Amino acid sequence: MLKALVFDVDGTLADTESVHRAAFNQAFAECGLDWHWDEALYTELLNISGGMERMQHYWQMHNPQMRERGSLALQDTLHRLHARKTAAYMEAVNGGAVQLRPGVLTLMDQALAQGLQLAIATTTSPANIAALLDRDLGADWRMRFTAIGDASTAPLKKPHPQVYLHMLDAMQLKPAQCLAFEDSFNGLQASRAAGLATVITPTHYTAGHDFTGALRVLPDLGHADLELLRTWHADSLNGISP
Ligand code: XBP
Ligand code: MG
Repeated sequence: MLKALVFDVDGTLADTESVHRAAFNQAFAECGLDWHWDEALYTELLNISGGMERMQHYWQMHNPQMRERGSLALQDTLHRLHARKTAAYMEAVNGGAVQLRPGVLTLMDQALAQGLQLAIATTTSPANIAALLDRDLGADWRMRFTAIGDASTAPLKKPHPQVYLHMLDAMQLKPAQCLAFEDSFNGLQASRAAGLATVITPTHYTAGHDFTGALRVLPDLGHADLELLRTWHADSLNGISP
């Protein structure tokens, strides 16, 4: 029996990664770095979940001789860079740079009207979630969600299942009672490792990812109402494949 929907944020609730990419590049320029992440490079770097981890990986690529990977100086620099990036991202989102993807709001409303719980399971920062949902769901957006798992509560980033395991615990539900919504390979690995059936809605950044194990891959959530999702979910529990 489906009891909850668990949503990833970036790429799933909204197609945000182009705005993240611009914010990274703005922070690099403001901090005097000659780094520039173009679309092709960023598509690669998105294989690393978490902005901090992504920048550390890129730094390591550029400084292979670097010994003190975890040195305080490097960590301090990365934290300062990430703070500037998050500020730039929030400014862009507050300015209307992204909207919820098709079908997201309708599905959330349907689920709440039928007594399902909603949760968020993301690797992005809490401030980024608030900027997006304050704008698109209103200041009381948190009332819609039983639980929110993000970079501040689940430091082990996707494909690690930590954030999904936290949400199951917070909702006091079993994986079989939930349905996850993701956009990427790492996200699918995380939700599947936690035992959740998962619907994928890729973006242009993740269209080429391996979605083996997904319950369905849809262009967006405008292509499935709650009844159809309940049927697919029940089929998956009964071992009926698409
Ligand atoms: C996608 C991510 C995040 C964003 C950047 O998160 O991996 O790192 O790319 O946001 P999701 P931060 O799990 O929602 O798809 O810079 O805050 O990490
Ligand atoms: Mg995502």
